[in-house]
Amino acid sequence: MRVLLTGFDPFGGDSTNPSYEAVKRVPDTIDGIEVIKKEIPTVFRKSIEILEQSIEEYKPDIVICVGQAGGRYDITIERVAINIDDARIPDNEGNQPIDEPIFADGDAAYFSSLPIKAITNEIKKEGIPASVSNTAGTFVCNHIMYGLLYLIDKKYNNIKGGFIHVPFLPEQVLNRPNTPYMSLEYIAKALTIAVKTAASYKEDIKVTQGKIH
Ligand code: PCA
Repeated sequence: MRVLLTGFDPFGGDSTNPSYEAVKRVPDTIDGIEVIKKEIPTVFRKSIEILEQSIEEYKPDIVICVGQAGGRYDITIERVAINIDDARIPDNEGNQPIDEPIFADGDAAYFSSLPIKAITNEIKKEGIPASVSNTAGTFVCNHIMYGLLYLIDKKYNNIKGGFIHVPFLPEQVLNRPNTPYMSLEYIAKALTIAVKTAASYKEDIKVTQGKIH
């Protein structure tokens, strides 16, 4: 079993991105599962191209993309990606698409094919806050999640894929009062649990992680 785990480079004025920092700290082998790590640029289009090159190169069974969600307090396992780019800030190459579809021939949305409820539960069992999220936003994280699930739908039917957002690191909130953060150790542990759980559950568990709003 081979898992491709991706994180993003820093963006929006931050000098670090907890997603790739944590991805790097995940062991290369977890209970016989091989973990391949890749840094993806926070750039519309290019991010999906690099992701597809990595899928071609490594032929993973599972792909989990990870990104920073500054302001969220817990690890959020994304349920859905939508077919729209609406960038509040420019990406790392100055692109700022507004209300543009990601793929004209794609569905309006795709659901994660990871066991999102099981992953959430297993992370919480280890004492790390986690929940299911119903929006990955409309910036590069939603873009890559949508791109991944579009590629799986059109071309790589046997791959399971999804996306996880992670909070800021402590050093990123030094000048952001009252902003949640999580240690790198906890984030890396949560991603390790996510890899293990994604590799071992054939189907998700049926427990509610629903939100009223
Ligand atoms: N987070 C951004 C893009 C890159 C990242 O780490 C997002 O949530 O869209």
